[in-house]
Amino acid sequence: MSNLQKNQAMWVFPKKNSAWLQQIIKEFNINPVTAQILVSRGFSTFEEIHNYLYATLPNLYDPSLFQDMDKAVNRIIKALKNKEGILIYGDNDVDGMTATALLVDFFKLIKAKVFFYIPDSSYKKSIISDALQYAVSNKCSLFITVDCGITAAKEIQHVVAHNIDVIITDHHEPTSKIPNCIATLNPKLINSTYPNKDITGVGIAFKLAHALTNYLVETAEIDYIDLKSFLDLVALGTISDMGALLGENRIFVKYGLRQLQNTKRIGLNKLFRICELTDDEITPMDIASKVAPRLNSIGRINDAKKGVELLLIRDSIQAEALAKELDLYNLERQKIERKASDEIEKYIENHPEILEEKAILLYSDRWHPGIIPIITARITKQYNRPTMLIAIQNKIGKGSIRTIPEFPLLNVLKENEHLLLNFGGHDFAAGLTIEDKNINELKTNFIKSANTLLDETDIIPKIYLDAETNFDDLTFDFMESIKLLEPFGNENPPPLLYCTAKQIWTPKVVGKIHLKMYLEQKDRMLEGIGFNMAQRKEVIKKKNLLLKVAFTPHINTFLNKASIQLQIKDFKIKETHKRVQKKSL
Ligand SMILES: [Mn+2]
Repeated sequence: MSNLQKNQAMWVFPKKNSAWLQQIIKEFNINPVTAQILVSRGFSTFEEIHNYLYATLPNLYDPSLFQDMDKAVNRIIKALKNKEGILIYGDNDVDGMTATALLVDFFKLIKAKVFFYIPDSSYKKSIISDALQYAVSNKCSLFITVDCGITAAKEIQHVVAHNIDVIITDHHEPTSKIPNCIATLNPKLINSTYPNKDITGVGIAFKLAHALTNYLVETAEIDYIDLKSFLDLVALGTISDMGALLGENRIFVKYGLRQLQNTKRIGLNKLFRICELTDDEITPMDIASKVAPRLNSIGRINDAKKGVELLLIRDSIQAEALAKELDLYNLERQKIERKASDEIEKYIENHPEILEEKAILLYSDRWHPGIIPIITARITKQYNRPTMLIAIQNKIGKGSIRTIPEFPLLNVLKENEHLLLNFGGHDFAAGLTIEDKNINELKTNFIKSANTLLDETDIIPKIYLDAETNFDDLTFDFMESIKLLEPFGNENPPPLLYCTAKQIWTPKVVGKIHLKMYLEQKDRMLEGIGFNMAQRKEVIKKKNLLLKVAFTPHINTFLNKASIQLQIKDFKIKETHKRVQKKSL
């Protein structure tokens, strides 16, 4: 059981500040528990709270806050007037696909001659060179990257050498070598003043469309463009790319979800049906767990171009066929993933010394490079430490890295740049390519850095609690009030509450892996559901146990009757006075 012990999460209790709490309750006239959640999450001024609770579309930033926006707009307008071909070059994940679809759709709307190109996820050294050929053969003289390009200075140089102008739109971290081109839109450029540093690739594509719309409307070339109709793509890409759901991104997603519910994109509609999503309520969780994996799968093991086509398609029959094809690739991806995942799990189980280090680095030539990012993310979460998985093909390793907040990645990667062919990404998620002969040195350095930088508590999984909440606080009014905090997702999780309650009946395993619990506090009984917690049934078999539970409340509707149910995230046994006495012989 020592493994289980190690995986026990540490409960981090909320900050308390009763004077500030009272001020919030008074100023905003909101539920005290909701106010405590705001205190716990570090809101420190009325203005911050106001912007968070009542954010609307006019709160989006002015696109011209990107320094190069005017240059980008002018060049595109010139291309429009000269009827030049424009090539959109996008990354092959959902952020890249949605960004590509957004600009292709927008450019068609303003009658530009537009093409797009998405690279496959193979090992070719220069992915842009294929796109360059495509641009040349279609006589494109303007090349716009979305969700990529900032680290491709050398390749961009080749494009420019063919007399093709380049505009880069990207949100990835720049290296010391910035590509030389007409305009670069990236909030992470050192001197960028764009306030939203967490904007994703599709968000920047939207900003470009917004700036072009402003220009065309101001110069009276176009009366009106309904920019809101593009927010479905922005929401889809932002959620899939794990963009923080705060500030501008949260506005994008809040309005984008409404747009998604009534999306006119027929391919997305078909895909939602396959995901069994009802039209009336689509949540970021639905997108992250059902829609994004299907779109990503096609990019990982087949051709991301089909993902973009699904977003753009107008024909219902073709849309249906394409959506089904995506679903099949998703099933295949799951199979490939499970095989590699099981292998890795077994390997760690058989080599427990791996977990004595504060980082994990594993490599193999049997893994499909397209699926390792998914597994890396899971292993990182499961063992709560920086993890790098490298899939090797033809002596070249393609690595995926995920981490915990205490260990940002880019510095470590820069320190090891001499061992790498290429690397890029963010502090929390990155990728690299490496010759296989250098992997062992990288492994030594990576693990050594983690062991030096991290201490024991850093690698303990943590549960951040928002507020202590008794059962009588859990009213339908309260449930209504926490809706103000939606949409929930990355960096804006659903409220996590805690209390002490008595378990009045033995818990029951449901759906083989979940645990249903029956909890009581002061004569009120509430049901709890612990997803994937069936294996913890043994420790709470007894009736009348006093438990400390961490939970998120939900409204459960069954036979038209709504009730409040607790989604149990963790529990601890509180009863300590009835210790089992050791039998003395
Ligand atoms: Mn992205």
